[in-house]
Amino acid sequence: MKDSGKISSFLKTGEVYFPPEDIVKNLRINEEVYEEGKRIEEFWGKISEELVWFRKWDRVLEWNPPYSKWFVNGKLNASYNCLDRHLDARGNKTALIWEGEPGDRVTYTYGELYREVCRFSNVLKDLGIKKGDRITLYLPMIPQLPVAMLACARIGAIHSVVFAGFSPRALRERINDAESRILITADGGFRRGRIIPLKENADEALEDAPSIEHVIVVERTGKRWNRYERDLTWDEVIEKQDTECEAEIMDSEDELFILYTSGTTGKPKGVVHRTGGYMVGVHITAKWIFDLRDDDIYWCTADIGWITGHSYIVYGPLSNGATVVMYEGAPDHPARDRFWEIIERYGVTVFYTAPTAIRSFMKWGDEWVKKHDLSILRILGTVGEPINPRAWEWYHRVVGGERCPIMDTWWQTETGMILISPLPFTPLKPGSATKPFPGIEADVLDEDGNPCKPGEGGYLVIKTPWPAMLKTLFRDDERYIKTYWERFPGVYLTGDAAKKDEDGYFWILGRSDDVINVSGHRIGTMEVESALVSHPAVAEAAVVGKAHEIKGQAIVSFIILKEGFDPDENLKELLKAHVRAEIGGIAVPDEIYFVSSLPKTRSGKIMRRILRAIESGKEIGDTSTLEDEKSVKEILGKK
Ligand code: 7RM
Repeated sequence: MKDSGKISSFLKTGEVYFPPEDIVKNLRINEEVYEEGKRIEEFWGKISEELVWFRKWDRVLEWNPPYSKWFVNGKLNASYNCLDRHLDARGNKTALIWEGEPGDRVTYTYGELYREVCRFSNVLKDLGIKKGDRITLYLPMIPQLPVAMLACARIGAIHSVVFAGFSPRALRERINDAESRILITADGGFRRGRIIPLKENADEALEDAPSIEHVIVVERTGKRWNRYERDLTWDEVIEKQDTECEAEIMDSEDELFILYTSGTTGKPKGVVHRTGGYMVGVHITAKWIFDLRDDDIYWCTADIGWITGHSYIVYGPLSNGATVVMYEGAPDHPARDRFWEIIERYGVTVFYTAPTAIRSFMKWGDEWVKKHDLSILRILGTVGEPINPRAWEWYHRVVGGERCPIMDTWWQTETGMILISPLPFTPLKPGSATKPFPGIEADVLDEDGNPCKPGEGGYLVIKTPWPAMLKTLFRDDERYIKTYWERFPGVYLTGDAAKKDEDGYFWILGRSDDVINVSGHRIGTMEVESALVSHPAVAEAAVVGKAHEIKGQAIVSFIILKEGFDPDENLKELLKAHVRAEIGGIAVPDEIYFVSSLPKTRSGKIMRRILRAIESGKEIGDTSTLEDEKSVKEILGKK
């Protein structure tokens, strides 16, 4: 890989990576933002001025825990802020660069995207859709997905995007909970060379979804599909529409979207985000964390079906007027360098992906990356799970050429925006999401609600409200209170375990229920996994606790080996010795299983809950978010 030579490398001192002076001095912000963030209302009020308001708010925040009102009586429109406001200065600038998995490509300027969104807004209006109505989107990663979202936002309809990998049953549950009037889907989408039969799935879901009046179908694949009376095609309804549609004047507190997220038990939670606070939050985090500038080509590889896609493919980058890359398919299709090819082809400067992807890239080997010139990259990001230090170092060195800061961004569907993350000037420690964003107050509490000492693991909480915080759970205030606000009154419970170090850096240890207790020692599954992954033979590892008569819990690990390593007893002993050396005897796995895949959510997070259930012989529970049954069958087979 060619080095640009323009930017110098990070300086490594001990475990800390210091960003080079030429990055730091070119930034538009510095340490002072943390000071400013301490006066919450003033801080967010000033930032809100970066958006276009039809009417300025009267008050930044009204906080009646656990309910907040942000930018009280302010009026704005999210679609207007992503499109109309850019038309004068950036009408001909590329807004969206889209690439389909088969290799088809389309780009939209801001002007073109604006007109397309207006046309589709008019479609929705013609169908009688009004402010506050819900619309479910079940689409592959094609341009019609952001177009439909922005069209909903434009007329005040509330979108509920359901990830295209979900089953008919999961789709039905989400449509019915939201009581959506319209479903927008496609005949199919491409994934690893195969077609996902979205229309068939949708038809099955709609066998029992009485609120749906119409289905709008994007014809993506050219294959035949069954057409029912309720079905319309995207092209036929959009064709004659006008390219202007006035943006609805929305109250800051008006709902922008619902996004369902699965809990450990029970039906999925409909996380509700509102217009003003959400837009302010995603706008400024996208701008500061990724240092977004007019000439950046920005690519977030998430699917828009997840919050990461909502906030950091659609609303955040577009409100900043950025050029956004969007890719439909798999990273290894047709070959394992598809991502690097895309970065090189479009000159991607900011790249945001997930640890699960990074671990796959590592496993596939450096050669795939090195085939391409990635020297134009300047900032990297990661999100979704804790990133093992070894994967961090690989990402930094092989993808980032040792010159790109890595923004390890911690946040949730519920938080709407990134809450814990470095800024590009922050000294980095591999595996740590570093510090709360300015204006955010996070802490780690013990069982009694007292702050933990440095190095001590506990409950990660957010102590003050933030603009993009969820408004509530759709039609379920009670569950909203129970899930997030009851454990420590007035404090938002994230459900994650974390620790803070002496420098105030946060280390996310995983979900709270993943923590293991061996002979009274709290051990983060993440710590053991990171130790295992730091061994050259290990590609991925998942660790869970299992009841043990003497120790309380024993450590069980599931390991995917890198290509070329033999899964034998000898290697098990070597791995145990390795963990002993890395962490200590207390963390050595009692059992090691070599597997070919791990149970993961459809967004790539390891589902330790399932491994735990298997280990303890309990019911596996809700598996609607499980990507593939294959791993579960394999593991059950080993028992
Ligand atoms: C953005 C997203 C949220 C959960 C969260 C964590 C985990 C996300 C990080 C992370 C460690 C990170 N939303 N998580 N980012 N853990 N470091 N940088 O993923 O609602 O789908 O998931 O994901 O456990 O609570 S989400």
